[in-house]
Amino acid sequence: MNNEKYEDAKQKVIALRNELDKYNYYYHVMDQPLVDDQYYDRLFNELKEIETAYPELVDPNSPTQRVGAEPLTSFNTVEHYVPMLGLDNAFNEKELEEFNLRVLKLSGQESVEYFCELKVDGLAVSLKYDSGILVQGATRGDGYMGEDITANLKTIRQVPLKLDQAVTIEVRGEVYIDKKNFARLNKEREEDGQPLFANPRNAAAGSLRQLDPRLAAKRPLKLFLYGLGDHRLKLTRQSDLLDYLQEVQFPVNPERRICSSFEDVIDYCRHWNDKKGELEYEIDGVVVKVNKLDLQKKLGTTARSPRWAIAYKYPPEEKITKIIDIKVNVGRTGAITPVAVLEPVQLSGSKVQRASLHNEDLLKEKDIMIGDIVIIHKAGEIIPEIISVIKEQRTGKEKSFIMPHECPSCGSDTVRLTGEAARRCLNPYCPAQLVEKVVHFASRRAMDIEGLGPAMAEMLYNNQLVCSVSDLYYLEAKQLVELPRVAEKSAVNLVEAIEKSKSNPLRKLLFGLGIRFVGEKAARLLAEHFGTLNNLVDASVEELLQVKEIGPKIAEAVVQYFALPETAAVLEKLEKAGVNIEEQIGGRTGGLLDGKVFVFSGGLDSFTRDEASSLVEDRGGRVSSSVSKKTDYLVAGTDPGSKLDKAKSLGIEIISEAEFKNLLH
Ligand code: 0OX
Repeated sequence: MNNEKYEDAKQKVIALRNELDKYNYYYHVMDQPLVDDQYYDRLFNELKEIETAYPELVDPNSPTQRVGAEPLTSFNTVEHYVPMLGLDNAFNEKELEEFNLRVLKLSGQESVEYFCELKVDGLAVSLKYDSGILVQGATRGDGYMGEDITANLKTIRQVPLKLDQAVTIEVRGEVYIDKKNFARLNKEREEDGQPLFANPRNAAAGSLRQLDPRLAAKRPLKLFLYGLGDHRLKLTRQSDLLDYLQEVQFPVNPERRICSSFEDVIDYCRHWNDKKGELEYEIDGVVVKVNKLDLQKKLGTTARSPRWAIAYKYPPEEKITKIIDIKVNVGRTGAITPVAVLEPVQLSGSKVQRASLHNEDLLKEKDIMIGDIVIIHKAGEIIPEIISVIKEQRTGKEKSFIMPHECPSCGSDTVRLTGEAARRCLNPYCPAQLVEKVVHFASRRAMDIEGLGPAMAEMLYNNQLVCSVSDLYYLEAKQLVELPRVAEKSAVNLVEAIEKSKSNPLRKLLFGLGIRFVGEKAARLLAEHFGTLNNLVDASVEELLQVKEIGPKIAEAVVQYFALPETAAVLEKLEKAGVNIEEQIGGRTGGLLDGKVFVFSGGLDSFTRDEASSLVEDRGGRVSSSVSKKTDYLVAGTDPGSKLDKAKSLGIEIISEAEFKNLLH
């Protein structure tokens, strides 16, 4: 009997793992979720429960085991049986042409087919699969010996832990952080007083070199594969190799192209030099490879790099400008950041007139003065940064800048806490911090109050209308129209937007409160776990640590935040104003759509997507971004696209916008 139970559990575990692996692939590699997060989490928890009940069924390649390995004291060294070579560079079209001529000469051909790939700015890694099971992940190291970073690579959701085919193969590629996540990571580090990453590559490298995989897991790492190490596959072209990698469900860059002539290679390089700003990740050039694998073999390698490939490097986008002034900003956590005011210049697609100088150590290190002529670029193609000062151009009139020891906003003493690079104002009533807190609270990812940006927040504070986020809910349009340059219409719109934000789920409120270390994800986890704000307020550090993925740093920050007397006052005012403080807000309107799952497709006439989603959620329903068997209704707007076809094929009820409106009442 027991044996039978065990066998059942084993079968269930296999089925759950396969299902979760599939959903993971569609979500993280294909960017096409098949099911919503709640459904995924349910299956995941079910698997975890069975594995807890039957520890002998735990497998290192189960989806439950991505994060969780104990911190290491050092990385083991691993040998690359097939060396992981680097690439030769071409810094201009002439050098690229010289590469082509060398290839033609050595191959004895008049023309060669090439394969072009984008050169993603990340870190090269190798992944080994034994009969389809991930057994080792390593850095490139010196090309012959690398470091075993299996535990860290397993935390990347795009890395398959198990392949559908039982192949024994070593694949290679680039781990990277996309531009948006790089900017976000550095912003958080600036606020936390931690040193910044100079570029996405360093951020990816630093993340993979964490000895604690739980820290690596927090970094938004991604992956593109582009090559093979040890393998026994029979392939003829580089292009087939990448198609094969894609077929076995690895993430492969979609912008690759076969170039039947060298002119096509030049076209490809020029095209992506123009368009690289539109990519979600940073590239520093193009990798041009001979496409036929037998010709690659014939051309061979030198000790350092293959003769059949070259990296065509784009010149880094840099501009020279002048620092007109240095000002300081006070962030919502009190971090004081020096900012260079620049003579405006056009750089990588936008006009740049400010560059963060991050902290006083950096100012000193780069020896930056007011009046200096400097070279600037955009880190991660987003954040303007000063690379260096052109000291030869100094006139003697430059002025040095000293970080103020008093907060520029409230005049309190600023301090540097041990281990932090940031100088901070510790006054909780500092006006600049209060304004920044309101701006954060109203931001799209938090309470999403349209029309409440920095200028409005500052004006509200200066006119003593709002000094904490809870004051927003007591504003009246007639007070706003009194303010300079506020028209009646915008006053009414702002009050309406504030009113609308009252029905946000708890997760948005929690994120908006700006509790230290509580980002969007932690806010969601806490809201889901505790359900109501009051439950969370009462939680102890121990109880908080029970929440999956909440560690001591967040737990302590949450307890500290709720212990502050000013927090209690803000929360009381928010609740009194009728701001929703529960995660599931369905019950409040009678749960007309309890448990119903909606998918919207195409444009709606009467609502934005966010409004429509709130209406569903207010009535106890859920909104999913993709159609699955669990979908109850597909709301077809104008140009509904492929979701409509999928809904039809699954026999899901399709309703118009008018029918949707009827369902709401
Ligand atoms: C990249 C990238 C790097 C590797 C050794 C021989 C060819 N950063 O995106 N390297 C290679 O290939 C090299 N391809 C790439 N796409």
